[in-house]
Amino acid sequence: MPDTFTHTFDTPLFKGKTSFSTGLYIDGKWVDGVKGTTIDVVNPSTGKLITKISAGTKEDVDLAVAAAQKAFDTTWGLETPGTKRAELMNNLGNLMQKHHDELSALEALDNGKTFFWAKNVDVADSIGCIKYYAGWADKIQGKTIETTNGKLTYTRHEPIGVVGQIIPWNFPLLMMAWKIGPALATGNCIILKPSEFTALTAIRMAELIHEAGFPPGVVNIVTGYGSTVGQAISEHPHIEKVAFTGSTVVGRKIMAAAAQTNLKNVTLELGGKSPNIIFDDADIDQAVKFASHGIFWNQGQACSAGSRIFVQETIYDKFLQKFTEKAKSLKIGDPFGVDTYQGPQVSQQQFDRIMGYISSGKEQGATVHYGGKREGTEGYFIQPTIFTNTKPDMKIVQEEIFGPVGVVIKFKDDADVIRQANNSEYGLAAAVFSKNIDRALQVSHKLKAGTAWVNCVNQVHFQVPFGGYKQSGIGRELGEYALDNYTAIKAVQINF
Ligand code: TAP
Repeated sequence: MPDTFTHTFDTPLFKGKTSFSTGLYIDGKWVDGVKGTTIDVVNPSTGKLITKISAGTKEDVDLAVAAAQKAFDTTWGLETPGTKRAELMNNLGNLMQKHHDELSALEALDNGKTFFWAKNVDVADSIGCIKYYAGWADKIQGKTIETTNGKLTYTRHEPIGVVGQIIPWNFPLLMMAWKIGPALATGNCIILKPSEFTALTAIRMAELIHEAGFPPGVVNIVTGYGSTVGQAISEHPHIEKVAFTGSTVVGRKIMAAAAQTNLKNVTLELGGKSPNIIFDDADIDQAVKFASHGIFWNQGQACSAGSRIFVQETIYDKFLQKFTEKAKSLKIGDPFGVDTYQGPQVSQQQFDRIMGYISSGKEQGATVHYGGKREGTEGYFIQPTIFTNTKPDMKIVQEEIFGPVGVVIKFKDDADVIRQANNSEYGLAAAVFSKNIDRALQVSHKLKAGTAWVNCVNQVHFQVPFGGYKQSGIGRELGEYALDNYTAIKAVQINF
């Protein structure tokens, strides 16, 4: 029998208790992994142990796939009408709403993000996303097509079958909602692997999914390492599709595994090095506010983080001064603190990785204009960091740091900034600040990015497609577009 994790929160922002099984959720039951091994879950604010979760293996993935296939063939897939899928998804959304604060607190404890942002963005948008896709569940429609011989052809958008979903640690619950929402709405069965660093909300969600009334096997949650559970999912011959969010390095491995096994359908949401462009005709205070949020929000652990800040040379000094003041004002500390803006990085590995990038920036000759050091003596806190005097080929300009580290770079004019901004292997998002709407739109259209924000950043809505150009990914999540990721189109042709 798996252990139960119990925790009492006694903080100014939330007082309450959580208690749930830490096992794998397979075929509607909580079980220990076949090998019975566990993974330590560490509190990033203190570096201390929170609990242990099951370390799943390939054998556990096999069991989950068998359960999912059985559910697909008997109780889900083509066996459940869209209206019923919508009802169950709405039940789930309502249960998440009932436990909104508890889920937010778990996310803050496990990931280190602030309770405030977890509550107002991660959990609020996860609930919205599940309910949004509940609305789609009975609207999955094909077309009728006139053919040259005048006979009838129609298309059906059928569920793919058993799908694997591998998610990262930066927005644990939200990434789960983005993945399971469209997959359930379209009638697929799921094997979901959360990040080993932040699996607690996914495990708690298993109980809510169960309580919502989904048949056993429709959603299976297998915690474990990427190199075992993640790899087993991407290589599995009976998983027809894999959806992945995480690093470009692992994205490549997933595509290679799919190519070498059953050519499963793959969608990838990968890294970014998003440009944030500030013209001299921008509202500078607005640009400073958004540029700061763009790079420092969520401890810089956002794939769309505006990590390259391009400022027109005529306002460069003024912007830098205001931007630095803003960075200084951000309160770093306890994620449950009333006025905390920035919590710890998610793990010791990420802390070391980011500090490694800061050292590399210095070694390659860039200037640490502000920050650059550890904050405090325990946990994985890093100061908001601003680099200047960079060169285009420096690692801190080209590579995704995934921490609160931004580079501020001068540009001359529109053509110059378009060239510099597009000089990246990534193409996830971009932002343009200018009061001249013609210029803002012309530049936005020339940027190689899946999202272009004008006079704002980090606006991500479940109704709007999100995904990357170039090595930032394949496919689009969210909105109506994401339904295509989880449906196979069948053309039925009738002779009459
Ligand atoms: P990844 O290694 O890409 O991890 C993402 C997910 O993939 C996790 O669930 C991970 O499992 C799993 N995984 C790892 N190796 C796998 C494999 N061989 N096959 C299948 N799944 C596998 O990201 P990370 O190590 O957590 O972070 C490294 C860097 O990735 C970050 O610094 C950042 O640059 C980038 N990143 C980007 C994003 C987004 S949203 N674009 C999100 C997270 C990270 P475990 O970690 O549990 O072992």
